[in-house]
Amino acid sequence: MHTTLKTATPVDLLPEDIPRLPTVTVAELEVHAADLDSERAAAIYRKHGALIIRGLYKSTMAGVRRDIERAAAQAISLIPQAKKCNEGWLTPDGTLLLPAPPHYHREQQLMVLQCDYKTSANIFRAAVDDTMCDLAAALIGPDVELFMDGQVLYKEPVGGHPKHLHQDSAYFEHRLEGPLAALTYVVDTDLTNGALHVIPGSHRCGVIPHVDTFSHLGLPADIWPWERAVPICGQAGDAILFHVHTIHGSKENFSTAPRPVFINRYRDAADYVVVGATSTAARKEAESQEARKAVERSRNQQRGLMVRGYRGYMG
Ligand SMILES: O=C(O)CCC(=O)C(=O)O
Repeated sequence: MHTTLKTATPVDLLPEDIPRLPTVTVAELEVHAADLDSERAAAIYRKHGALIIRGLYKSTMAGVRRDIERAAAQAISLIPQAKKCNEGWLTPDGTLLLPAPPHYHREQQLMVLQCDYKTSANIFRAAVDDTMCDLAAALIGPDVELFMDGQVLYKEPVGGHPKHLHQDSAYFEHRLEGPLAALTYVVDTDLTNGALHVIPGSHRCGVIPHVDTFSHLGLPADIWPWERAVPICGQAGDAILFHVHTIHGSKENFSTAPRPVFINRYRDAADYVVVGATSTAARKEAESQEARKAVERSRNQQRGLMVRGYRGYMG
């Protein structure tokens, strides 16, 4: 693949201009891993802030799913020992819980499962997949590191948590372009079990103010209803790439089976989080001059594993 020069996405669109953008269909966002046209893939990502790669992880999904179900069973067995935290409850293995839907057979439900690169070789292998890393290098490289250790979001059946429309940059605002997320469906996913919704073009808006919701920071639902977003149905192994400012979210899982996804994130090796928070109060604190100075002093501690290129001394 020919790499193109990295250019930061311009912040040149007001949130209120989003409804005036031409309607985008799922077909305009997708490419197929079997005959991947990298130039077209990069152009879609740059234009819309979202890109679907059908079948990218099709052959590796069985192992990932097995690891995730193993981690889910472990986390459920640890729920009686969970301790309250700001975002909900944490099990001793590090799984984040939310209140369960009414009439569920227990009081808490799984949200962020403790299943990452340090738990699952299958998920780590997916993170360093050559096709994915080459594309990440073309989009945000040439020097690319993993941001965080991978993340598994797990919607339990019969009403499992919605994740309200939001930008990831509300949770981790970066100094440079910010991370590119690759969210992969672990099971076939549709409108019943919690398809990801994205708002194409919203990556050009910069960070928009968020409010506190049931599933942490989200955009006000009266201004950002689900109807503004494009739902993406897909099969196990389909990956959806999106920019850190791209508005996205997913509704409840009303099916009778769990709906897990895993997310790998890639960023420029020189990039780092300048504001990190999961609530409006925490964001306010993290935006203070003092907190920002502390971040600058400790930014080298944020370094992730390199997947493309080289990291020189940054001083
Ligand atoms: O679980 C999902 O579908 C959405 C996850 C998500 O939006 C996120 O983690 O930022």
